[in-house]
Amino acid sequence: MLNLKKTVCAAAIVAFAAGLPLSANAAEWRGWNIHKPDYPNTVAMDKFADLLKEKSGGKITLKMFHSGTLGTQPDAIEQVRIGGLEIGNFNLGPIGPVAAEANVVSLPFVFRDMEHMHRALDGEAGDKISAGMAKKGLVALAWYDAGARSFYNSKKPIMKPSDVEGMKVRVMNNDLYSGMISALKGNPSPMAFSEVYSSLKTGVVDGAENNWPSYESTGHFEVAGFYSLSQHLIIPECVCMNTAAFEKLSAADQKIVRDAARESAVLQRELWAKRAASSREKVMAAGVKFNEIPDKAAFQDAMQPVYDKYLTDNPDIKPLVALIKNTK
Ligand code: BDP
Repeated sequence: MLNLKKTVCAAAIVAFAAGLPLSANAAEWRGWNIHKPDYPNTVAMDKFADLLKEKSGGKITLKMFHSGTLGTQPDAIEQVRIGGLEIGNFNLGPIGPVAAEANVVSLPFVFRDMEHMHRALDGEAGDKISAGMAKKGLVALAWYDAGARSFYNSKKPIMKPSDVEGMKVRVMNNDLYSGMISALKGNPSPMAFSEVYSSLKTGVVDGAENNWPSYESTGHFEVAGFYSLSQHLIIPECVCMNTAAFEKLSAADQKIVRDAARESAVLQRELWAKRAASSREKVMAAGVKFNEIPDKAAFQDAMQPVYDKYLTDNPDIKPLVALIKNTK
């Protein structure tokens, strides 16, 4: 794996030596994506790059780096914030720690279902989240889908909150997720996405949580064969751009960039729905032991302290949570 800092540094030196400007108006933007070549997000980000070139008549070009080759997600978020990279397809989970507004989507069970999430993000709540992110260096150009996350592990079916007790569960980098596992009396283990497969395989962790496509594309189903449909988190993703770079663009170019991102999001959502179904079929055919959860409210109740603590610590966010809850 390439070292992100070294890469960015090397690019800066080359640009400097060649007398090229380091701004985002330089010939080619660079974009980060964690997923493999055939994943919906990957296909959609490539489409975004094609559309940028086409709509700008070749003035704006984006080179995508897929499969996390430019480093971990928290590092890449930082790089886009400071302008080391122009573009990233990020999950809002690891953005939460840098933009409090974005953290609302990481409150367990905040969305009733995918449709509720879409309506909230396409409305006033989405505008407030975007505004909070833009202040922290990330312009959300468009929203991508990432389904609902459920628990999986190598030990047993999870039917009720107490089944998580004592389990080592990998989470993404965000204290809310660690709090969520602690609330179930499990042991949270924040870790990079790329390390989860071997950690499951060697027993460093017993389980993790993710949507069907990521459970399948990473091969986690091969080493953690119990998938329990808790659907405790519905976390959207963004096509994000460095704020300063975006603001430097002319109004016409800003429109081109937003339109291209939104068009790619339409494709991503279509591909996502298909992939969620095909990934589920694939892992089931491979022998995954799947279970529904009889009483999801029990998980919601057990995770309530995470919710309450977050809102006590961040009272400014309460209206945004209410806005989401009241979105019909
Ligand atoms: C996937 C997200 C990706 C995250 C990954 C994870 O698309 O951005 O990095 O989960 O769990 O669903 O780290």
